[in-house]
Amino acid sequence: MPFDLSLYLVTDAALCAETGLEATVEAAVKGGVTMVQLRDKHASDEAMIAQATRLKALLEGSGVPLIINDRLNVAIASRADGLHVGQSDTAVQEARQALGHQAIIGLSINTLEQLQSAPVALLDYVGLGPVFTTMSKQDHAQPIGFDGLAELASASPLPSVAIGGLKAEHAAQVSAAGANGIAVISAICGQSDPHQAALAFRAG
Ligand code: TZP
Ligand code: MG
Repeated sequence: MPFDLSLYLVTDAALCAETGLEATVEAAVKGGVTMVQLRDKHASDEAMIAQATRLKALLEGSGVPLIINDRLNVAIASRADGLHVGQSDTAVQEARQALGHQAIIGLSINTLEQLQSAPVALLDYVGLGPVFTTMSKQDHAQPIGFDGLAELASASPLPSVAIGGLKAEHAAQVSAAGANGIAVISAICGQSDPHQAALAFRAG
C-alpha cells in the first residue's frame, strides 16, 4: 500500500476515551490525517486485535494505512497494513519476514548511531524524535529539538516523520528540518474537536 507520512496520527485509548477511538480516527481522517497507528501499551493482545480489526474496517477504501505499534502478532491477526517498532521491540528482520514485502514497517530513531545501524533495506520509514519532551510517552528518550531533527532527517535514506510534543504551529519547522511528515498523539487525541485539530495541521 502506498503511504503518505504528512500527518500521522498515533492513537492513545485513554486520551481518546471521551470522543471514542473510532470516532476520533474517523474525524481526524476527514480532517486530513494520512496514516494511523494503533498504539496501546495496556490492552491485551485480544483487545488490541479487536480494536485493530474495527479500525481496519473504518479505514477501508480511504487510502489511509493502519499501522500497529510494536505487536507483530496483532499486526498479523488484524491484517493491518504495517508495524511500527521501537529500538527495543520486535526485530525489524523478524517483522519483515513475518509480514512480507508489501507491509509498511517503521522504526523509531533518536540518535545518529541508531540511524546508522538501522536495517534500512528492510524498512519503509523512520520516526525521528522525540523532538520535544512529552507526557504521552513514558520514559521517552532525550528530546532532539529541531536541530537534532534536521541532522537525522538529512542523514536518513528513508522517508521520515517527526514525533514528540508537536502541535500544528510546528508544521512549518518540521518541514523546514527536512522531515516528510509530523506524527502526533495529543494534538489530535483528546482534543474536543479532532476534525478541526487535524485540519489545523493542513492550514500550516
Ligand atoms: N514516541 C516518541 S514521542 C511519542 C512517541 C509515541 C509520543 C508523542 O505524543 P505527543 O502527544 O504528540 O507528544
Ligand atoms: Mg515500542
